[in-house]
Amino acid sequence: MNSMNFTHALLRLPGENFARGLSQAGTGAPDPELALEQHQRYCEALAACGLSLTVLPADPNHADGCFVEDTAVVTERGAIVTRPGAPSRRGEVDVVEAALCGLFGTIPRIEAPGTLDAGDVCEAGGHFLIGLSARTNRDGADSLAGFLAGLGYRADIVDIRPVPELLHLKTGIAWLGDGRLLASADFPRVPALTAYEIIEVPVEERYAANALRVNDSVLVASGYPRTRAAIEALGFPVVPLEMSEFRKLDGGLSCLSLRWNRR
Ligand code: CIR
Repeated sequence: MNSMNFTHALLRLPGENFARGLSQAGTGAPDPELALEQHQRYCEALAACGLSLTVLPADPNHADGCFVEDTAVVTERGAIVTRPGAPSRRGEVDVVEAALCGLFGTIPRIEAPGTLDAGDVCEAGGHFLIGLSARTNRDGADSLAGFLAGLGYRADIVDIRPVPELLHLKTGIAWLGDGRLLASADFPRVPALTAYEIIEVPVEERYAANALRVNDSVLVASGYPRTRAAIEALGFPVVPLEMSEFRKLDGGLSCLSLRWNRR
């Protein structure tokens, strides 16, 4: 079984409050209605890849609630609920925990003073890369590594703070399976990456490095031709998705879902 073979996904709709989400991009306020349309296309793409979807209603109290990936780490062997680094996002985890605990039983949580956004967590074939970032601190990263070790997984911590353009680890890296990682040219080339073949994304296309391998396909943000061509050259069907409104809030493709494999 591999970490990009998925049967299920959990998502949360963007709400009317979406334009009030956190943003460093400085590219203007997103349009909540257009975000909802783009989210619908994203859901359709996951369903077309064979996944069963659970779509939670929008959260009127959390403008960033649709970036559901940040709230939990879900593996084939168990789940961990996070403690997001941005205080405004802490309350997002409760509803996700409730949705997951029926499947995974009691779920451990990252506790204070630890903080962790799961956008900083990349599973690459049973090996986890955990980013130290503006959102994930050492305590949170160490706690997660401990929980993962208890599940029998290896983890390495990667400091991405020297590259401020990377909000999260997965802003700049994606697992493609078969020993391959897609990585932006400015992603830190740490020893933990040496085991992998790196498919490099030019810095101008950095946003497309947050691609998503789902079963036999790779979902890629539309508008990044070099990255698309590089992935197609590996033999994958590419599903381009318009992400303009999520990008305005620094969100990428992976952020919009939690994915797992349960038959
Ligand atoms: C935030 O700043 O937390 C949100 N506006 C975007 C979160 C994106 N999540 C992700 O990359 N995993």
